[in-house]
Amino acid sequence: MAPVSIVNVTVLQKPVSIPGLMCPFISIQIVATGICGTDDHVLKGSFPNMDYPVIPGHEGAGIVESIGEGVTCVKPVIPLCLPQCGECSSCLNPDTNCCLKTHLYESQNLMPDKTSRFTCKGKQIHHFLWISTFSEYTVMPDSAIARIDDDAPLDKVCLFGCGFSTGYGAAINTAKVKPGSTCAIFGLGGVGLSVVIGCKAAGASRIIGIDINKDKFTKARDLGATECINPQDFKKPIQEVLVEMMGHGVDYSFEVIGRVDTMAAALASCHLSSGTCVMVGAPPLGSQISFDPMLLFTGRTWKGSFIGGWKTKDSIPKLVSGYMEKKFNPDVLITHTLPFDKINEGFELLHSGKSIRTILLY
Ligand code: PAD
Ligand code: ZN
Ligand code: ZN
Repeated sequence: MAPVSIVNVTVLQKPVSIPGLMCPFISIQIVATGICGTDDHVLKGSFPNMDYPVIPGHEGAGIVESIGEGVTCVKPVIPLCLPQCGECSSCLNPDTNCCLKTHLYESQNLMPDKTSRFTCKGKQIHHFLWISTFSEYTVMPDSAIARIDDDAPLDKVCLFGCGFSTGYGAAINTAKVKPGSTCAIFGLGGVGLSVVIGCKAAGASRIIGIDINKDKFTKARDLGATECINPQDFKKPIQEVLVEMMGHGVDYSFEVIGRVDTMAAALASCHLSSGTCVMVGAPPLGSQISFDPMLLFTGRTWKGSFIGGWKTKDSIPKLVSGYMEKKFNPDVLITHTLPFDKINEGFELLHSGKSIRTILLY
């Protein structure tokens, strides 16, 4: 898949309320949006069930521009790449956040009413995760919008729309890291570093950061990693290195890259009976994984984590309030801020490993 040109291609159609439809739509003016590894998967053609051309972007913050029938939500807001309808069996179950009325179960490239609200030169452009924040004006269902503090700086709190919430929640909610425990984080991008922040907040005693880019190690240490290692420095597979380092593997391992080889390595790196491995990285399109079933037979737990396990509409506003009260500081993940028309430069910074998070401003 050739890189997709995503600059200057969008034209907004005003939101339309479809009579009888349960889900009203809201038009949002995006003020700031981060570039996440998942957007890069879209550009590389490795995101599942994707129709092109598409407007990616899902880590944004903005203001309500206009409202649809029956909607009372007002500005400012964070679009939710995982909606929360509040009514389905998942939303009613306290143990899961994967709402059933989402793009996970139907086309994510069209709105729930099966329309697209974007055109370019008369041609339909697809939506991404129902929110498409790489557009100054975008339309989304009410269930995909969280109202946040009036004073929240949108150029910072956009990270709560995906990267920070995902990594922090993977440690706190999904793994439920215990004080004094040991953790290994594969991949030290914006999401992996947020896992580091979560493991430290949970009181882990050893936090091992793993990345093939040593430039990521300084920030990882600043955020709480006690050790950082590069798999390319060892002749043995990294899982064997970790098991030797820790005696019997770590209590919690996290894959935050999105590769099947590192997913299998992360599983094998945790303790053979009590270890928990959390898959955060998005699996590549059509991938299959093979692993020795004995790894699970002995008692390991293998879990996935989507947007950190948060019930998004309820939790993202609370996380933003926590930020306003200085309980967390994901600002340290922002290495670059660029005007939106330099979006391709932002992706180049990600590819070269020079950025953690680039924030684009409209
Ligand atoms: P990123 O590209 O900023 O970070 C990836 C990191 O992995 C980089 O530091 C790379 O150097 C490192 N890396 C690459 N290959 C290897 C390797 N073989 N061994 C060790 N390290 C390696 O991406 P990100 O932090 O924005 O996102 C990371 C993943 O998380 C990505 O797959 C993304 O799609 C996924 C994601 N998941 C969710 C979710 O809800 N589960 C949400 C957001 C992002
Ligand atoms: Zn993301
Ligand atoms: Zn739901």
